[in-house]
Amino acid sequence: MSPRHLGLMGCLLAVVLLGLSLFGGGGVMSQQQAPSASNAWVRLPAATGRPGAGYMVITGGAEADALVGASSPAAQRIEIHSMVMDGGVMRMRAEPAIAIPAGQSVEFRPGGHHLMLFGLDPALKPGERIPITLTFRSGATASISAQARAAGRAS
Ligand SMILES: [Cu+2]
Repeated sequence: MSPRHLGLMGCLLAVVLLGLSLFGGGGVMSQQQAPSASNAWVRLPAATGRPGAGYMVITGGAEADALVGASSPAAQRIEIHSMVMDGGVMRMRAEPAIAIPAGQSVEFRPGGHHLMLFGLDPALKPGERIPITLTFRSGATASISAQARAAGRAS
């Protein structure tokens, strides 16, 4: 091979190595990039006009992110709530965001973080599915199908 060819080969090798370093990091690319949600369910209100409560497990993606919004065609408005102790009493509080650390699961459950679904479709029955779209600070979204469960259910 002439020196000129060797130089060309070197250039190609450099390009390939640069590509590997940009897209590599090995397993990082095969990891899920955006947060995802599972085990979603909504506790229907005991009385029409009251809000429903939404629960699920959100698993963080490759980067730290935060849940910043939720919406559903079956609800007029969804807020993100947490429970806080206030003078010895547990109260709900609306949160602008809930942190979702990379690769970790954050559980939304009765007594903890939850979604509050206002203006819920009064025709919803236990067992039916409620589509909910979660929005994250990164701009990522996750579409989930939450199972409607009867009022009073704790899980
Ligand atoms: Cu609430």
